[in-house]
Amino acid sequence: MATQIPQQNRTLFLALGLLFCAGTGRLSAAEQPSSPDVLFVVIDDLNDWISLLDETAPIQTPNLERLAARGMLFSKAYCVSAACNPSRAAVMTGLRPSTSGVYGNRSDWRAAVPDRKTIMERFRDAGYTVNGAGKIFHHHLNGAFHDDRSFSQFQHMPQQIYPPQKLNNAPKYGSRNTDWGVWPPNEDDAIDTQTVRFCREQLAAQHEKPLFLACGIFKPHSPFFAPARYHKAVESVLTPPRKEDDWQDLPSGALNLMKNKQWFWKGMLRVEDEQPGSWQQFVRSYAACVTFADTQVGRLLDTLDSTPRGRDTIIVLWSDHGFHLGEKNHIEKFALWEKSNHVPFIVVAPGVTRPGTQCERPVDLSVIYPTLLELCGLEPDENCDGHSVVSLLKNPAAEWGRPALMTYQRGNHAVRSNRWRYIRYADGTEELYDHSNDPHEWKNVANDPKWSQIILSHRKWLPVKEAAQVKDLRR
Ligand SMILES: [Ca+2]
Ligand SMILES: [Ca+2]
Repeated sequence: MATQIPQQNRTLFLALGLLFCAGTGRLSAAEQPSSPDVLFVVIDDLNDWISLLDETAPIQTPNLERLAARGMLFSKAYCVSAACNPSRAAVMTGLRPSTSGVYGNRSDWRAAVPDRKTIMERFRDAGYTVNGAGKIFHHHLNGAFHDDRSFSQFQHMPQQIYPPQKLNNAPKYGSRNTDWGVWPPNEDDAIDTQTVRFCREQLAAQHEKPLFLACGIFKPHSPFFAPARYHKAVESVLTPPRKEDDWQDLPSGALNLMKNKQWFWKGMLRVEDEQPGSWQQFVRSYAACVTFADTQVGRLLDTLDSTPRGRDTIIVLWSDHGFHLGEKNHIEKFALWEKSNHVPFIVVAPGVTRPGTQCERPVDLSVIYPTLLELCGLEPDENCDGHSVVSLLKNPAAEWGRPALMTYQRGNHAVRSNRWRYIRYADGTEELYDHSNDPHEWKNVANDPKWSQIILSHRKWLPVKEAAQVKDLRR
């Protein structure tokens, strides 16, 4: 158990830690910060078409940039899996799908790893108050994926309130969640407004123990609703680049995996046929939802800045995976391509990170669990699949020596190195993309013998063992 330290002494210890923090590598005992507060922010389905990650992107994210200016932005960060449940379960347990068997959005993650401590449980054990709100674990099945053990206090997401009729005038296609437009009329009624209100109260309150606060922002996840002012801010956003015959060079493994994942794109083509401009309106609604989510991050930072503890607080912000908006003829996640996998990931660790730094090493979000343990002086966990990035937080150019690894459903993986994306599907077929000249992943060069050594060097990072898929949770 970590010793509980009064607030003023904790601040002093942190200041001393800042003085002694230098060089690279693991934190020495003298450098260990003393139970700093942690603000843990996860955003749902936020992709990389944002100014934080791409200065040419049309969607502006000034508050994410404001956060990144305080610490380190990882420019090549990737989800562990491109679906809510396996991604979040992996971050929170520190175990990849190939270890836990949690591959799907309905996989019963707690049944898969009943004795495994989540990152929140580790902080509770260390004497922290661990509070949270919003979407932390997957939200389907009325909160069935939530984990009571992980929190001292938790405010669940309120129920989605829908407009009386679908806003996109396409009632024939998709559910009420496949909808986009201006909603709700009153911003105070939006789910994330309520989540962030709770989190701001927590940040402003006095806590006897150190605080780990988890804030789960639900937008830009479907339904793609945002209040009117956010739509006004994105009226000039166009549809993203797309290559009509992009699928011609996809192998059988990709076609098999994507077979049942094309409903949104195919439905969009029909809606577009009946109501030209619908795809454009959808993309703008996604952009409006991103702007709304970015504003919620700003509200959190405003409160943090108004409290004496704020400047010493460790902040981690990530998105559970990316999202295709029509690129590669796909609207959704559930794929092993860059758009579904590339995510914003920011770490602010006072005394460890330097303001406004960027790290270009490829990392996946399995790093979060071991990194938070190390930053806060908790015992490391030998069973973690990920590796702490503290050495990179201190020096973004430090040796890293490993690529990012992504898994989507059993047997399908992507390996992302600095230059390449290599994908190997369950049937053994492969894709290879050269990001040095093909950022949209339009040309699959896996069959070009010139790159056979590149394929070998990426293949060696695939998981050796793949756990059987855990049973689905049904309620
Ligand atoms: Ca998600
Ligand atoms: Ca192609």
